[in-house]
Amino acid sequence: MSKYVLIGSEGCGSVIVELAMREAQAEFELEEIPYLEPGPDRDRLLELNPLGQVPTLIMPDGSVMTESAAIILHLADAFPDQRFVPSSSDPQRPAFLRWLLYINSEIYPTTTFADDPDRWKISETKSQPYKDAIDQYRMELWANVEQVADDPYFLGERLSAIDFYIAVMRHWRPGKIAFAKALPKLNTIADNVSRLPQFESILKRNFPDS
Ligand SMILES: N[C@@H](CCC(=O)N[C@@H](CS)C(=O)NCC(=O)O)C(=O)O
Repeated sequence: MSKYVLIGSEGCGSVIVELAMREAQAEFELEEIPYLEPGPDRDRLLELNPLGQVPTLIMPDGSVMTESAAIILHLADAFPDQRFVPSSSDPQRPAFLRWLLYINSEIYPTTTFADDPDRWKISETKSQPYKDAIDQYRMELWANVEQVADDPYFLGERLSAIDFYIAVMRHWRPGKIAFAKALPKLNTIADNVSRLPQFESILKRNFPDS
């Protein structure tokens, strides 16, 4: 069986999937590309994923998967010994699904939508206020996650893929310092994930300044 190929970029959502692949002990190759830069890498990415987004995953059979949460749920099916997705009979499963999808479908797009205000034909003078408003809304969305977060991980003693999102996304706008100040419980969860030996080097490589 050939390996998975994870197409990603430094510090991006592909790191969330990389943590899950590492935890699942999946065999994979990481192809890091400048995903927004016009050129052959982006052309190939667009052929695989019409949104031109990372993560994009080429499966061992050559088919393609996109969407980080879908990939994580797929990995749980493909590697039944993993523990980062509670099984269907686990009482923590509904909360896991709820907050996994909340982070992925409510919070994550706020970053993507504000990355390049030019995409929405927002004039240069209005682009900073637009970004600031979205950043503020994102922090309000995170506050709901903070309110229900357990310790040492989001679901308590059990490490889950929700923690992978928190550990990566705390580095995104408005940045790690603002995140730590506003969301101390989530910040502690991210610290706890970063200290796990299996993830330390992945997170250091992607977020060298932290
Ligand atoms: N819903 C997707 C979002 C992926 C996404 O937005 N990735 C960003 C990088 S972190 C991206 O590729 N942005 C480029 C774009 O949307 O044009 C997922 O969960 O995988």
